[in-house]
Amino acid sequence: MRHNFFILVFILLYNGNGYTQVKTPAVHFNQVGFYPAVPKIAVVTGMPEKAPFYVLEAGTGDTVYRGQLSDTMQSAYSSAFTRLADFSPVKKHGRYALFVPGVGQSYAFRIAPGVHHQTGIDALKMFYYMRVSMALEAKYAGKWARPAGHPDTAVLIHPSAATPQRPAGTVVASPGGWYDAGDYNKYIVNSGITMGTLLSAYEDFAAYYDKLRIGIPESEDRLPDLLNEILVNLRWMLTMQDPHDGGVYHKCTNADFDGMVMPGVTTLPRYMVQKSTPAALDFAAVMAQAGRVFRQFEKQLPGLADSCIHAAIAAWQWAQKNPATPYNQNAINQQFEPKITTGAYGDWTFTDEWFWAASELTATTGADQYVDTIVSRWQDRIGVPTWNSVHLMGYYTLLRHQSALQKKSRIDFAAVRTRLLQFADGLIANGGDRAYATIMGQSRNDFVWGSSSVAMNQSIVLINAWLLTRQPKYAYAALSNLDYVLGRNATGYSFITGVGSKTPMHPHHRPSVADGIPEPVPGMLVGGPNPGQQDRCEGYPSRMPAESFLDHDCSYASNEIAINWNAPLVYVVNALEAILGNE
Ligand code: 9MR
Ligand code: 9MR
Repeated sequence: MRHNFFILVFILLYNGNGYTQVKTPAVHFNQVGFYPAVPKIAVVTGMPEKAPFYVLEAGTGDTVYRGQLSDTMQSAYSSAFTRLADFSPVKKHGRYALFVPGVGQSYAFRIAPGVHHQTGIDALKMFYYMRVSMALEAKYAGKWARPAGHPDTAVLIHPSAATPQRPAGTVVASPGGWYDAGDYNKYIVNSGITMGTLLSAYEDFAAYYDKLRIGIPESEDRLPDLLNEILVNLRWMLTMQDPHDGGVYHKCTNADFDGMVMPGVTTLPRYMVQKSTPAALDFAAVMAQAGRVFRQFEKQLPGLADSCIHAAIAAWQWAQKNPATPYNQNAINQQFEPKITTGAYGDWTFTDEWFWAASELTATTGADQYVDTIVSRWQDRIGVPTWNSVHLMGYYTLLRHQSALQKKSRIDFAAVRTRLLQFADGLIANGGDRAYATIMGQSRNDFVWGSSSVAMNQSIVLINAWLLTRQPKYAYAALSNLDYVLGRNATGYSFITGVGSKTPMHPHHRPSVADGIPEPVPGMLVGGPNPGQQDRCEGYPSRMPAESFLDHDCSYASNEIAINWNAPLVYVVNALEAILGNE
């Protein structure tokens, strides 16, 4: 036994030319690969000597490129010292590995056009795996096939949501949609940014998505698969509106989180909880945008666009009558039973939701009545979008539809454009973490719960700047953050399950924990480093912001998955395929 072990180590270490064959985790880079004509950077961590590095062709082991590692840099938010290996000149299609003397050989990677096409498919297909009330068939889900989850055909009106027409205990149907995350609840606010991002992906890159088929039950029909998948959650969202007043329930939820079991096993009651202003406004924005997008598919889906637009207007009107109703779960729990302890998505600042909803309603209906809100709010602080900060979503839409909206002369489109470009330029000028050459890592605040989605939403800002200017620097900056989530980060993980060489195996995702299959459901972007460590799990390697990641299913604060994290991943990967895929 021992003897064989040493022979094995020898074989692993020695391949005849003196190069070690051990795959070293000290070379951090995009583990999928690179388009031929784009910047290509790997990060060597530890305290490497200033030395040459080599790009080797897989198979032959031939050296195709020799470069010099950069000077040492200290990472701002991790403990690492790094040197960069820039091998941008290598453009020939193929499979390669990096070799750094004294450090070792990297995982293999590819250089090819369309190198991220499959990742774009995997990212979108994640939403199929998140479908709630539908069985996943082996034909589409492979080994992750499973029975249908929560039917949600008999959801109870929670006392917090009671009205004369729908008193507490009234039974309503709210089937379908996607699970929010590692948990099994459905939240309108988080569906807001998720759906807005996916609908924007379609609006910005329609020609690309019109050809993209991802292997879902609807793939044979006459709609693009992105829209097929969007429809799943759109139809659920429509059930969240109270037809009597236009208000929108904040969430459809258990009282307490389910255990770590498969969908469909639990039979705990489900509730519609209190309506909220942000839920109404996010809903209005999504429905207005969906109405605009599905208007082009009137033949396939007669009447859907009108239904969406009516729903959007009714929700907006409810919000006007109820402009100051947050979802305050603690306050609700002091008043009502059963107490609700699932995700709160509580938000106390609605100015950005007003602005986003007004922008979508204006772009879709052409009506003047929403313009006041746009004019009074557009100069509000802008930030990288997240579930409770959607101001820029309005910018994206106003600029996308600028020419159709020219008659709205009270909107200063030139100024909106300038402000968006200044914000994008700021992301580039700040430079993010220079030691990793990413836009990600601008500040320690980038490493929050769901930090991977911060990186992806930064990239969406940059891609919008590209859409406005067609300047390659914006696409390359956006790409640097895709490199980040695919491995050029302080953890050395690709944060997408099943994509790359070193990927999370134990995400906080109930089906992946409970299904008995070693590999987690693929295509899921995990939350990523988060020094908050709110899950209090043991085993985090570090408290440094960029390293505070734990591949354990205990770690919902760094290793959960969520629809609002995958949506910007879908946007970014497929946008970069559309922009750079043929370069
Ligand atoms: O699974 C839940 C996850 O979706 C949430 O993000 C997280 C924080 O609200 O909570 C998880 O559920 C845990 C609960 O909070 C405490 N008991 C253990 C649950 C599963 O780890
Ligand atoms: O993404 C949310 C994050 O911004 C919050 O800090 C965190 C705690 O409130 O909740 C996250 O959202 C979770 C939601 O509450 C329940 N489903 C899982 C979500 C992702 O962890």
